[in-house]
Amino acid sequence: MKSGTESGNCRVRRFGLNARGRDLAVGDIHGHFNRLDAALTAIGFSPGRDRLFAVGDLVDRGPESADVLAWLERPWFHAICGNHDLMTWRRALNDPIPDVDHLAHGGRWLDACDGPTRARIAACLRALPLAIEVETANGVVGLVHADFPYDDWQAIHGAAFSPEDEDACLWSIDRYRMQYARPIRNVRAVVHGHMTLREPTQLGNVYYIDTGGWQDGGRFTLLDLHTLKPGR
Ligand SMILES: [Mn+2]
Repeated sequence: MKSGTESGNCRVRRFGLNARGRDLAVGDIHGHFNRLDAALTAIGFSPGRDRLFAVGDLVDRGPESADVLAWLERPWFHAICGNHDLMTWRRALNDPIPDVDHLAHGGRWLDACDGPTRARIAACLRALPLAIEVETANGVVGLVHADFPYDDWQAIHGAAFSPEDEDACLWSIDRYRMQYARPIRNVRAVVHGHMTLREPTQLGNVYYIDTGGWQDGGRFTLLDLHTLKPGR
């Protein structure tokens, strides 16, 4: 299996209530930032008021993966780490994850970047948190890339949350595969990407929002974290 995210990642980053505008979450971007831009324009995204939270897998597969550097500098754009972001920063530091072929997972773009760019990409992706918590008027919403291995959200703050648990957050599809619909306690909702589905899907209070905006024929779902409905 894959080794953990190791040091460098603060595990959970928390954001207070956005009293000025919308908070939207988007699924995997996979280097298609121009398509994301078009989706934001289509719903009238306001950079001065709204915030966008990406649930990981910002890079690999698409043609604009290196644009992640510019996007992470935008004050309204916030992201957590996905398994592709982890694969990328590990290989960019010449410490690839054992038995994982990043090139076969759409990682060839990294080799086209010069050394300083690779170093900046490694630093930026390594600094992404494993999870984000966003306060809404109706309670806290949690964002984790792939899966959450507990029935209680507070487990993520505990000392017992293990490297294996972090791996599950980045790689697992167990909850979806088992259609496990028991809600996660002590959180209003949890939002994932990772599983590419035709429609946004809900299991208990767990939302899967990667509708393949990075794929031909797919689209970006922009989930409004206040309403838990796709933004419009
Ligand atoms: Mn993924």
